[in-house]
This record gives sequence, C-alpha cells and structure tokens, in this order.
Amino acid sequence: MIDDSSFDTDLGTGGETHQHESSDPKAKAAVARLTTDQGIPISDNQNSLKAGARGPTLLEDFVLREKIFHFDHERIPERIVHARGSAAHGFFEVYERLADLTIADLFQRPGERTPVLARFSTVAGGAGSVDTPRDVRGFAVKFYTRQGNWDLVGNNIPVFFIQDAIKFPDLIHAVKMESDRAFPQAGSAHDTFWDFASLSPETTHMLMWAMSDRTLPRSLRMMQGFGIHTFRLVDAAGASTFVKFHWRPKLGTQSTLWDEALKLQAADNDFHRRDLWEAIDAGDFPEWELGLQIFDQEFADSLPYDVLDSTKLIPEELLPLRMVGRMVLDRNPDNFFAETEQSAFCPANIVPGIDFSDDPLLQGRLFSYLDTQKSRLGTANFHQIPINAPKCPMANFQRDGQMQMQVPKGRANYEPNSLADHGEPGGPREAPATGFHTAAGRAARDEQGDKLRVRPETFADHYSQAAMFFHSLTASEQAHVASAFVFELSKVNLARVPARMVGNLLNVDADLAARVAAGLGIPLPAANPPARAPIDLEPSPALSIQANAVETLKGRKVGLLIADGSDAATLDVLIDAIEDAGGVAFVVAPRVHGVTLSDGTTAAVDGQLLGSPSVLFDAIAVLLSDDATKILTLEAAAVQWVMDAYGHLKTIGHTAAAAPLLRKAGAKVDDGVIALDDAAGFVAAAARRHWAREATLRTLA
Ligand code: HDE
Repeated sequence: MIDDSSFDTDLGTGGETHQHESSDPKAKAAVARLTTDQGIPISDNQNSLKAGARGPTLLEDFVLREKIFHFDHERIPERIVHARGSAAHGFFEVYERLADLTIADLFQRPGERTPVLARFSTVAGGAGSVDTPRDVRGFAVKFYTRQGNWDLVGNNIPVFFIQDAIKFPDLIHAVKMESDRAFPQAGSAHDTFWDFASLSPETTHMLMWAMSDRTLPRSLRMMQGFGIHTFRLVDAAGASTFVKFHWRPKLGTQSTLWDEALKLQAADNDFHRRDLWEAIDAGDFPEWELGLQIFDQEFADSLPYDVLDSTKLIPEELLPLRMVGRMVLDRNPDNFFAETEQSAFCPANIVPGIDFSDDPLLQGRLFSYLDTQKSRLGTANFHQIPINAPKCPMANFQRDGQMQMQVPKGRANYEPNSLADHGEPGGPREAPATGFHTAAGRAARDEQGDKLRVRPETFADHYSQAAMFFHSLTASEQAHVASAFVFELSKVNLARVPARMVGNLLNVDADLAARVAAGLGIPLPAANPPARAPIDLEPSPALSIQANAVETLKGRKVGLLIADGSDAATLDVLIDAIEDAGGVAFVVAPRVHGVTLSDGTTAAVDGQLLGSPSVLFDAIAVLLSDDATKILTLEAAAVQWVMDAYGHLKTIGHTAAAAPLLRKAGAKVDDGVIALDDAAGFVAAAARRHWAREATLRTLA
C-alpha cells in the first residue's frame, strides 16, 4: 500500500463536487486525496465523462470504467457452510506452564498473551441470512502464535452429526435449501434434512443437541465452544496424550426460547452480530476460558465408546476440565470484508506440540479447508492476506501463483542448495529440533492393516449417548426437545419420514418418542433395529443449560418502557441499579423525541416501541403513569411488549399505575412480576428466567 503522506497532499483546486473537503485548513491537510487504483488524482467523482451535457458517455472515461469494474467484482464466493459469521480480535492468555503436556509455544509462559481472531457463525444459511435460526454455531479461533498459526475450528456443540467425512457433502446438501426450489433458507425443518437424518442413525445424538436450546443461543458471548475431535498434545520427549478442547463463556451459557428466537428474526436480523459488536465497542469484552480434557490410551480403552468417534463426548463428571487460559475479545474488525469474510480457518493449521488423532471426520477436514480457501479466495497465496498471515516470520520455497505479494530476492527457490557457500543467499533451512513432528507412536497402533471401506465396530452404538444427553436435561429442557422435534417433523411432507425418525427416537427414550408421535398425531411406530443395543449411561448434569445457569445481569439488556408523565426519579434509580449490576438499560417509548417526564425534563429515549419489541431484552420494566397506561392499554404493540416478555419467562417490573396493562397482557403475579418500588429486588430477579411460569403457559407435552 502506498503511504500517501510521502506524496503531495494538496487536494487540488476543486469545484463544488469535492464534498469531502473541509473548510478547516488543518482538517484539509489530513484528508487523503481521492485517486484511481493507479494513484491518479480524481477531480470529479460525481459525473461520468460525456460528449455534451446530455450526450453519450465516453468509453475513454477510465475513472468510470475502473470504478464500475471493481464494483462488479466486489463479492467472493461465500462459504459453502458457515457463510454467515462475525469475527473479533483479541488475545489468549495462558494461566500456567504446560510443559508437562506439550511443547506448544503459546502454553509455555504464564501470563503471556497470544493474539487471536475468533469467528462465530451459523451453518446452514447464506451470508445474508438471519442470526437466530435453530442451527449449530461455528466457534473458530485462530491463534497467531510465535510458532505459526493454530486454528481451533470448533462448534458450540461437543458432538457432530456424522462419523466419517465422506458423509459431509450429503449432510450439507440435505440441510441447505432444497436444490430445485431454493428454500427454506437457514433451517433444517424440511423434507430433505429429515429424510437424510432419519436414514442415518449416527446423527441421533447430535439431533438431540440440535433440537435442544443449544441451537438457540441468547448471544455469541454466551455460548460454549468445543474442538469436538480428540486431538493430541505432544511433549518434549515426543510422547503424546489425548486432549479435547472446550471453551467456557464467563457470562454463562444461555439460550432463548423457540418462540423468542422466531420473533427475534423479525425484530433484528443482526441480533447476534450487533450484540457482539456493541459489547466490544462499549468495552464490555467477552471472555471464555479454555479447558482441556486430558487422557491416555488406557482411559480411552476403558470407555464404552470410541474417542475417535465425533458423535461421542466424554462427560465432565468422568473427566473434569483443566482450565489453562482465557480468551478475551477486545477489538472489532476495522473492515468486515478484509478481516471476517476473507478470514480462512483450517483445522490442519496446528503448531509443534499439538497433533491430530485418527478420527475419520477430522482427517477429512484436514483436506477440505485448504481446498475451499483456494476456491473462495481465488489463489493459493491466500495465506498472505493480512488476516490470515502468521504474525511470526514465514519463509519457504513456494513461489509465484496468482496475487503473489512477496518479492523474493535471489535465485534460491529450491532446496537443497549450496548457494550460501558461493556467497549468495541460500534461503531458509529445516528446523529438525524445533519444527513440527508427528507424535511418536501415533502410527503404530491403528494405522496398519488391510485397506478397508468400513466403520469400526466401536462406532456402532448410536443411541446410548443420545439418551444420556436427554436424561441430563431438566424437565423444561426435555419438553423443548420434544416440541422442537414436533415442529421440525411437522414441516416434513414425505409421508414415511416422521415415523422413521420416531422409530429412531424409540431407541433413545420411549417417553420422548411417544410425545413426538402424539404431537405429530401419528401412531407410535415400532423401534428401528439398532446396529448395536444401547447401554445405560449415567446422566451428565453438566450438559444442562438451565441447571448450570449463571445468574447475572452482566452482558444482559433491560428494556424500560416509558411515556409522557413517567416518574423521573424511578427511571434514574432503575438505570443506575441496572448499570451497577453490569447490565445495559435501554429506554423504549412510543416516540423517540420529546417524551416529557414527571419532573418536566425531556427523556433520553433509545428506541421506539414498534422497533424495540421486548424480545430484544432479557427483562423489562414498565414505568407508566395512570394516563399513559390508559393510552397504551389500547396500543397492541405495548400489550404485546408485556405479553411476550411474560411468555418468554422474563422478569417484569412495573409501577402500580401500569398494572392494567399487565392484566390486559395476561401477566399474573409471580416471582418474576415485581413492583418497581423495589429496584434492588427487580434487578436481582432480572438476572434469571422464571421457569416455574412455563408450566402455566404451555402444556410442556
Ligand atoms: Fe467445517 N467446513 N467441515 N466443521 N467448519 C468449513 O471451510 C468440513 C466440521 C467449521 O469461521 C468450510 O472455510 C468438512 C466439524 C467451522 O470461517 C469447509 C467436514 C466442525 C467453520 C468445511 C466439516 C466444523 C467450518 C466452509 C466433515 C466442528 C467456519 C468454508 C469432515 C468441529 C470457519 C471454510 C469460519 C467451515 C468442511 C465438519 C466447524 C467446506 C468436510 C465437525 C466453525 O471447508
């Protein structure tokens, strides 16, 4: 890039079309000159060159041609999966030296910070799709270590749909919009997905997660992350241990309800993207801890499932997490295209001290990502794009190719060479001691034998962990799973598919299968014969979101409904209390300007009632006077505001005068419906949802 400061910064004489010029001479000097891609100053960016004022545009107008040409090529192919995403910069800080486990450089010096880029994504929808469909979320982290880039490309769910990479194109074709009609966008509730899923029992465990609240995150900042596969850590002696990677959000794990997620799609397409951006912008930096599950072959052999099977997890109760560091995201990208769209993650990017396992899903991924980057970013030199380039020195004999940005000097483009002996630069050399080594002994155990296209027998149990997950949920979470299956399968028009799916669910839990069949109104089919009979596994309470909810207002938003005559003191006290508790207060009113409070002052309003439905908030407060209540009780948007918050089990604070509005919305007094004269009580209650209310609103069947 050319540093404009070394050039003449005179903006030219200019006419009335130079709108970016300032009359302030200092500001004028600071404004860069508008040029073509070739650096030629542009005098007029408003009008193309014509033969006469009303005449034809001239082909010689290189300013116009270059501008339109560049615009025509602005888009690159979107990711085939995970197309919609948001990234942020930050750092990873290691707590302790992990030399006993790994030589990975980023884990050696306690307190040291390694720069990271994290990108969160939905899987099925296109780049312009909404943020809150029922979908798995990608959780990809690029660590720019001193020993090269390590990409931990995970999801917010610890297991996956399939066991072998060869099924991935089928899975994705089935879940994406159907190929003849191009709908539905960003959703699995359609024929082809459930046709594939019901024919593939290995998907069952992941389906339980996908139908649970895990796929409806409240915020990208409130999601767990998982590397899913078993990896290896390698120590200085070359010995390795198995490892599974986990990210735990400091704000707690939280989801929305299905009805809420649906309404969020209408309220704000960019709900998650905006939330992440605004939090970082406000200095409220999201944070996760990195936890490791470390185990050896003996432990792996003791499990009734295979640690190379990505449809299985290792319960924390059996193997606790060792928390080894934290990731903080503290900077938004300067440019979405350059730093998010062009970011390229690849599970094959690992550093000395980390190694793969023989998980056949992981092995397939090692090929796919590099390949897809070439197609998406157009050149084998995509690693030179700033967001993808390592922040440590990089040198090899790869040369040329489209969009080559490096200008290597000399003749050394091969190796071995003896050019250095002849006084010429010889180029980089191998690093046998410190370079990447495949873990000793990795090949010895499993990688020999006949060439076979088979699944190992140890991968054959598709139901035991699905049942374990279901039995680890609260009754309310189980009801959500049942309802989600009913909703999704109710959208399926292939007559035999729902029954086939219920036939699989019978191998998970008879009650769940019966609830889904009843919800669909179909007779209970016979169970489909399992490849291997399921076994009883202990529930893992750590898998429930509700049971492990963190009660805090940090990172949460409270909507405050005011109107003319709302009590100024109550509003002040409430805003202070919310902010003291780490929350964000958002004032909503029927109009954004000119709302007059009880003391005659004009209120600062953040959002208009119609544009700020209560789904956008974690709790609400209704601060209305008698007169305003009379008016707003006749306003559907205000009634809906309260009705949704109540239905979504949120805390509702209200002035005594606002009680008629609550009554009209059907809100009944409970632990979560609180009089606003107790601001502290309201703020404490606002930090949680009121699950007991759910049974009064839904059948939970
Ligand atoms: Fe991916 N996946 N994947 N995937 N994946 C991609 O790479 C693929 C899988 C994941 O924010 C693609 O650059 C195959 C599991 C994330 O940019 C592609 C298989 C997990 C992201 C690809 C899997 C993931 C991707 C599309 C089965 C969780 C987004 C664009 C063998 C551990 C990264 C791209 C970002 C992206 C292939 C399965 C996570 C096509 C073949 C399992 C978070 O290469």
